[in-house]
Amino acid sequence: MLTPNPQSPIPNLQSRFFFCGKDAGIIGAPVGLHPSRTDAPLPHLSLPADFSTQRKSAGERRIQQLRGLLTDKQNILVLMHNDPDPDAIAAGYALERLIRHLIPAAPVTLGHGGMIGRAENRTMAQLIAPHALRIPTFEAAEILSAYDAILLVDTQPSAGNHLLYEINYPPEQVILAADHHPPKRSQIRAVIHDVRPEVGATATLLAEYVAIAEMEVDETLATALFYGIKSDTRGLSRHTTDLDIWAYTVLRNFVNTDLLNQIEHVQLSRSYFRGISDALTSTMLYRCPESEGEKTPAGKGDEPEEAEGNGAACTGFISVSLLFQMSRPDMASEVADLMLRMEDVSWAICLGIFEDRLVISVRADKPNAQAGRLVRSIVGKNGTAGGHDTMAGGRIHVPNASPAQRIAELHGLVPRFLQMLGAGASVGMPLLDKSSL
Ligand SMILES: [Mn+2]
Repeated sequence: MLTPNPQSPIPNLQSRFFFCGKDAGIIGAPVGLHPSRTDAPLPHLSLPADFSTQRKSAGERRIQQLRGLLTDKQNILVLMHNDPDPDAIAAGYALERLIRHLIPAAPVTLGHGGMIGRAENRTMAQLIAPHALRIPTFEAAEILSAYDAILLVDTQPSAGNHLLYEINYPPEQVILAADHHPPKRSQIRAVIHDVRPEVGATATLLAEYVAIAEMEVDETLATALFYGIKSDTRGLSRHTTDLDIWAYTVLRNFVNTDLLNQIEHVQLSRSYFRGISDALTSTMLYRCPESEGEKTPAGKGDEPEEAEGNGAACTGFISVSLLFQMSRPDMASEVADLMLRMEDVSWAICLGIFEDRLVISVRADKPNAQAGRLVRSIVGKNGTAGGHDTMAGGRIHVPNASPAQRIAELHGLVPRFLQMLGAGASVGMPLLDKSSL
């Protein structure tokens, strides 16, 4: 059960659809169905033109250190965060491949906690990393203790959204954290601690590693990394640096469009539409303070300090959706993503109940919105939270609450969010009530 499958999960993918810029004449043109071309070497990713020699040698040192630290390990686990998203799956898969490139016989397993719910993410995992191990929380302590090296992707030791958080694991065996989430105050660090909050996706960091290690990139790897970056940066439209643009652009040449289409345009289950219907029915719109007819006076002395940054990023409306019974935890982020697309909505908040926890997902459209700080201050010590300026999430565990108490807790979160956004006095309007807007 713990043995990973080192083979490409998609048989003959490379030979059927191999892209080769040089031989094809046009970079990215499919060469497919030309057996004679399949012997051509796989491409390497070339680093950005402005990548300094210092950055390159720092990257090379990191790769050397990784190889040195993993060489004698008996059992290596690449661990994605719980309920992995495309960026985590892409980065985890790429790191697994990189470790095999550095140490060909490396005993490496790819794993995660929680569940992969969103249809696109599930399809991506099935097509790209079907060998990934799902580790149940109640068995995490026992299963993880069998690994003498763990590497975290798209998360970091002090974050609350991975299985290590639940157990006692020797910190010196956490060899790498490759992440782009803002660091927590805690000083727990991985041996190689590569946390770059300015970067749009962890897949971008892995693309850099792959380029520096001069590892060959096949279509499966290119498609995974490309989709991870596309998904986390919404097609380079948010939270993007030059490094993300480089990775996205260079990987795009090697993407298998069939594979990408299978992931992005997967058929959706009926329960998905029922979930969306529940979300729409519950959605309320609250006016942001700036857009109210009577302006609030300049000196808002009694506002909590945190409201300043968040409230300033509130224009138009705040959308709040409640899901009282979610079939999967990542439905909340899917709904928040959808609601942020509504015209005049600058904040989309989705609050849901999954098993014994309240799941919070927040999206904002302004780059200075500090969504992560907002969710962290709401959750406090009652759970775990994290995120960036425009995307954040959290969970609050309510293990001993009755179903009715959970629903009451969920309702109770709404005024707290509105207050933090300076919209505490705003009266909600049901989205689906035609007379209200
Ligand atoms: Mn990410």
